[in-house]
Amino acid sequence: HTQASEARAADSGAQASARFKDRAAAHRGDQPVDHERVNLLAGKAIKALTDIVYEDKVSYEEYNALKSWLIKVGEDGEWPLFLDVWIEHAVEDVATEHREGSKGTIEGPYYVEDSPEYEWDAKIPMREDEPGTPFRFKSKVTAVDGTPLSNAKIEMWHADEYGLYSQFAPGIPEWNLRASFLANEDGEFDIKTIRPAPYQIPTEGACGQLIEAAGWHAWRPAHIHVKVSAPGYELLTAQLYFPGDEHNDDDIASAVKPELMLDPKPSSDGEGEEVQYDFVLDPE
Ligand code: MBD
Ligand code: FE
Repeated sequence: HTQASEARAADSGAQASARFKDRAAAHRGDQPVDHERVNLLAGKAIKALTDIVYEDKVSYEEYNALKSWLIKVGEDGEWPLFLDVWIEHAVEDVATEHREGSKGTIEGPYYVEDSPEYEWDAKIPMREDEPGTPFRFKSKVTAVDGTPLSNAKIEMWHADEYGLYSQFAPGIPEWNLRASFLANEDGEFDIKTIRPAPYQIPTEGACGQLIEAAGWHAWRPAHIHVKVSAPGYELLTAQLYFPGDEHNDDDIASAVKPELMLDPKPSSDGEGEEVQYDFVLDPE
């Protein structure tokens, strides 16, 4: 690996850890510790691991390899990456199983709150010479009862043509390919962006080491992240995918669902592609 790519992995891990700590600190003290729940969950987690030790006769060599690796996950700032890639999908399924509206999926490690706000039909901030196929994203947001939500907001963020996220890779303008859009009176959006590239999670850190040692791959299919919200409705966090991507069926983060597949068509203005994808929100 090049020094530049190592620097990039360390950079995105440190950024993701620092940002998560800030957000968590803002909510600290919201809830008292539920000792019964901690006893149950920590107890079960520890038992799951010791069961594996007995079942698979884990050796001291393997135990020490695990210890070294866990230390390195922290040093590389990759706890957000590790957890969001391998665990979050289950948490998201459980959190949203009661919903009647649109399916969601995981947030992942690269969301940033409070992105700049734009009108319903704006272009996402991008560099003058931003590479990539122009992509027009049209959407209508309604409630499960069919009411159009005129005060809906879509926050959108995605990687660029090189698979890099602004604020997590160096040298990219702060809000590049990140914005919040405010619906028109019919709950509609007409957003101009570019098609993101497939994304390889950083391979130079502890997560990459695990992937390599286990003989897995590091790819996620190309995806656009969104958070769709409206006052009085449950926040919908989702990612949208492109048909034909070779990693739709083996996403390293297990975050693809058939309901999240886009159906892009050549754009009516002859430039790039466009898609209509609507969202249905559940009342709070
Ligand atoms: C990503 O861009 C992402 O969305 C997830 C879930 C994990 C790693 C990188
Ligand atoms: Fe992502």
